[in-house]
Amino acid sequence: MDTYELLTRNTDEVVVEDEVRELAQDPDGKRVYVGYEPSGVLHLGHLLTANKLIDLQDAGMEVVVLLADVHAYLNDKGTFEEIRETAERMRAQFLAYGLDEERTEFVYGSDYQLEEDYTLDVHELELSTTLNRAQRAMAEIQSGETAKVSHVVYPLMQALDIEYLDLDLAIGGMDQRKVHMLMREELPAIGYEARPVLHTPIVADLTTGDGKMSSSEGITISMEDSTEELEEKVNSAFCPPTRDPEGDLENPVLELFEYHVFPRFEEVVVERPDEYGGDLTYESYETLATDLESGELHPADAKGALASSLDELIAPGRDVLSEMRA
Ligand code: NAL
Repeated sequence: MDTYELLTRNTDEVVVEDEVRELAQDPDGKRVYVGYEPSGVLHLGHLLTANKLIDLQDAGMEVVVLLADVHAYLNDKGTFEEIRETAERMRAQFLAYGLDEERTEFVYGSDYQLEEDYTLDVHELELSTTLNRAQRAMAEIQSGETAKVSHVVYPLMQALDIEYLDLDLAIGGMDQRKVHMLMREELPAIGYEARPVLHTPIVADLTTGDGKMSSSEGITISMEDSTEELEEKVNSAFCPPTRDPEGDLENPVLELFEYHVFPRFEEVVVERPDEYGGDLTYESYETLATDLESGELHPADAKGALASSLDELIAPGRDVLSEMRA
């Protein structure tokens, strides 16, 4: 696979292509970041960006994971102490999931976001950014209905972090795109350089194929799920025999194969009794999706293989979590 393709596979948006192509010429030692508000347990949304980070490490890049404790605080996610504890647990889960410990740097926002230089730069961004712009950037991130002053400081800090962490590339889910667009415009306004960004897709809700999968609404899969819970959730998933259900719906079972399973496994074996044709082995998402559409692969069999692949992916993180609680 060529380097540009490895960097950009399974993304919904590349901002902008020329800059990422240039990065693909010489990715060795370049720094990419992703940031997360610490939250108790990793779910598939986090893991989707983590898969992208693993691709980038494979291309030779250094990964920086920002445990965005100050951001979580500004977004009303708990007391500062609670958030710090959660961040520590989150770090352990990322490593268990397969990020390369040697080439992953974990940074707390509070390590540098409370310094004088940083604070003065935040104030400069407050002066150059309209209130309206900052509020719009937060539409998909803000917790609660009422916008607080903290919610408009938040995206300015996220933009500034890209400068302070000395990054060559930023990664985030599609829900982060308006913050990144603000970064592209506002960093140059205060004399810093904008950076390229990759946006990963938001996987549809498992049972309906609609909207986004998140821990707050609908059913998601988390690192805490037991093998049995995972099987139950996957079995109840929406899985029409097509990759493009009508309207805005998605096929979440196929999405999970595409974004979570095939990037991490060389092949997927669907076990079937001999009287139903015997086992099927897939080496690519394409062939599996084609067989589901043609009827060669039954949704129930696809779900069985999906549940066991996901189980294998989250098992190390599940073990780390239970050790930390013991
Ligand atoms: C991600 C978040 C917060 C701050 C960041 C700073 C730099 C890079 C990434 C960052 C969290 C993200 C969320 N906004 O919604 O989880």
